[in-house]
This record gives sequence, structure tokens and C-alpha cells, in this order.
Amino acid sequence: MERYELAKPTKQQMEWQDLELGMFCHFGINTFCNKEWSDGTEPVSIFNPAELDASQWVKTAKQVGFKYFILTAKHHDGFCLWPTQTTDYSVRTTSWKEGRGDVVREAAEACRRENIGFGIYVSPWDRNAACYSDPQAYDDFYAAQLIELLTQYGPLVEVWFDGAGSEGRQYDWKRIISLVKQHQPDAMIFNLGAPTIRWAGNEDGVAEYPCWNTAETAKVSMFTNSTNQWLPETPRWVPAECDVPIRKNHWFWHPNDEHSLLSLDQLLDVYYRSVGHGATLLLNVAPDNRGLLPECDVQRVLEFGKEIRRRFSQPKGSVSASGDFIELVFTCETAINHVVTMEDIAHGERILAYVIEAEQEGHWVEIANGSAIGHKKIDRFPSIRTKRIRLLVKEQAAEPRLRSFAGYYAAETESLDEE
Ligand code: FUL
Repeated sequence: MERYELAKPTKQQMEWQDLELGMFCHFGINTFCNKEWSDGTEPVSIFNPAELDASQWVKTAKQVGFKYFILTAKHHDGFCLWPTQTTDYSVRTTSWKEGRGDVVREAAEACRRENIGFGIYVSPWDRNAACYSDPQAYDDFYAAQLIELLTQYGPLVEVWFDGAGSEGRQYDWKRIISLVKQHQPDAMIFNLGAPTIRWAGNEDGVAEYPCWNTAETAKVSMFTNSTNQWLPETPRWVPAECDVPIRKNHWFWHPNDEHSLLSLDQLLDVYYRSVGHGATLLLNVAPDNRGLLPECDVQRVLEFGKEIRRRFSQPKGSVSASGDFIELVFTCETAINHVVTMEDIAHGERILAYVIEAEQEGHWVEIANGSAIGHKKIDRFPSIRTKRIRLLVKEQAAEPRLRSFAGYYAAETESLDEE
């Protein structure tokens, strides 16, 4: 029996939640003028990424273990990384590849080759378009841009509608969303309009715990965020995506900025508090003004992927089952310091409170507890030797259905010791 009617994800949402890790890529006119938000007046002549290689971006993403890649096709400055017919403020009027280049195509094709999902960020706020001050004319202009992107560069895994600069502005969301649905029916819609995924609410890459997958109304967006909006008994499934740049506060590349690179420990902390809280993590790694990811960023993000694999690719044991009591028996007494629990979210988010215990000399001792599990919950604790662990569901919306309950051991590194 369900305690209330449970929201359930669509097949596309479930597939997207399984991706867990995406690489965000901020690149554009800002890359060439040392700015985060240029105002739409920077000359196109500054855009000249002489060594641009989208394969290097996407191969790096693939090697790390990112399952999708999102490119800023257009940021707030209005500069378009594809040769759009809607404006001259694009790669088409630059000297790069004599105006015949197309960054969006290069990235889309690289994603196809590497077999990872491709998505686009298309800023609604446009500081260059002369028609921006006329909402109706701009809606036409923006719709035309979206049609180009949605029809020429798919399949798309996600369309990222950023909210910055758009507070109080009414766009024709009905029309925009119907275009996405018409041309890219499987794409996730981020944040605005009729979102199928939501912003976690900060740019630190962190999903506050508990991070329920459900929302109160159809009108969710960063502008309708309220503390009680994300409750387990609410009727819509809208999972969270976390975003953060690998260089503190800098989405775009800046010269002499190496000191801002996040450490491996900081990245792992982000991972535990995003993917470990059941959300998806979009980590931004920005190409420089050559059009290449800087070597130190590449090294750091590869270390990150390697450490995730080291910690989580070999479970000591795992089980999938239904019921409010799930036991995992290891083949022999074994050390563990992480438990990863996943609900089978096809049946909704059913677990509302739980405890995990380990058997020690004939007694059960609590090693972790929490509320939400959803797609995934990672619990970590000081290493313990045990023959069996169990999950006790303390509160549930309906009979729990677990996709997996697994124990892991990762030899303690400095980063784990510090906690
Ligand atoms: C924000 C933007 O203003 C930043 O420049 C960046 O694109 C970030 C991901 O979203 O709202």
C-alpha cells in the first residue's frame, strides 16, 4: 500500500539519473577577454582559438567517466558558437577557420564518437540581441536559435536554461518547451519553463541532504524555489542537478588563474555531496584561449575520475531486494568504509528514514542513518570489519524496492583521514 500517490520518473529521467556525472564546458567570447559576463559588445575579432580541438575536451570527459557533456552554445553575451542565421554575433563572422567553423558541431560530433550524451546551454538572457528589449520579437529570435540547435545537433541529452539576468522577464515558455518536446523529446529540460530536472540551488556542486526527487507544482524553477517545495509526498518527479566549476567561481578560462583549481579533496567532497546525495553532478572544465583544456585541469579531473573508480568500482558484496529489512552477508569477515544504497526509483522514492547496521561480535552496531535514498545514497564511516550489514527502513511511503545495497572498502587516503 502506498501512503500517498507516489510520483514516478519517466524512462528518460531514469536514464538521465543513471548518468550521474557530466562535464560542463563554458567557452565563448568571454574566453578571450578575461571576463565571466561580457556585455555583448566585445568584438568578434577577439575569438580565435587557433588550436581548438573538441576531441581533446570530450576524450578527457570520457576518460574521467563523465557520461554527458554540455556546451555553452550561447552565453549571456549572445555570442553563438554555431554559424546561426539569426545574428552576426557568431563564429560565422570571426576569422577562426575563415568563418566556416562550428564549435557546436565539433563538440556534438566528438560526443557521438566517444559515445557520451551531448547537451546545450542556450542563455535566454542575451546582452547582444538588439531585439531583446522587445519581448515578442526576442521570443521569435530565441525560438529560431533553438530550432537551429534542436534540429541540427541532436540527439540532445539536455537543454540548459540558465536563469541569470532573467528575473522578472516573461519568455514564451509554452512555445520554447513545445519546440524542445517536438524536436528533442528525450532531452531533459533544466531549470526553467517546464523543467524535468531542477537546479540544486547553488554553484558549489552540492545537493543539500535530504535531496528529494519530487516537487510540489509544475511551476518549478530557480525563481520559485522555497524550502518546503521539495518534499517526498509532492506530486512531480524533478531530480536535481548540481553544477560547479573546477576553478573556484570561474566558469570561463582566465589567464594566470591556476591557483583557483579545486583540489582533489575538494572535488571528492563535492562528489559525496552531489552524487552521494542522489543528484547528478555537472563539473565545469573550461577550454583556454587556444581552444584546449589546460593541462593542469586535465590532470586534476583525471585524478578525480580515477579516485572515484578506486573507491567505487569493486563492491565487497551487494544485494538487491524488496522489503523494509535487507541484509547483506559477505563471503567472509571484511573491512568496509562505505555503503552505497540505491532505490529502484521506477517505483518512486519510498524510503523516508533508514538505519544501516553492521554485525560485530554478535551485536548489531549502527554505522549510518539517513532519510532520503532515491537514486543513490553514499554513506561513509570509519572502517569496520564485519561479516554482515543490514538496512532497516524506519519510515516508508510504500514497500521499499532496492536496486542495490553494497559495501565498499577504499584504503584510507589523506582525504578520507581528514574527515
Ligand atoms: C550562471 C551564469 O550566470 C554563469 O555565468 C554560469 O553560466 C553558470 C553555470 O550559471 O547562472
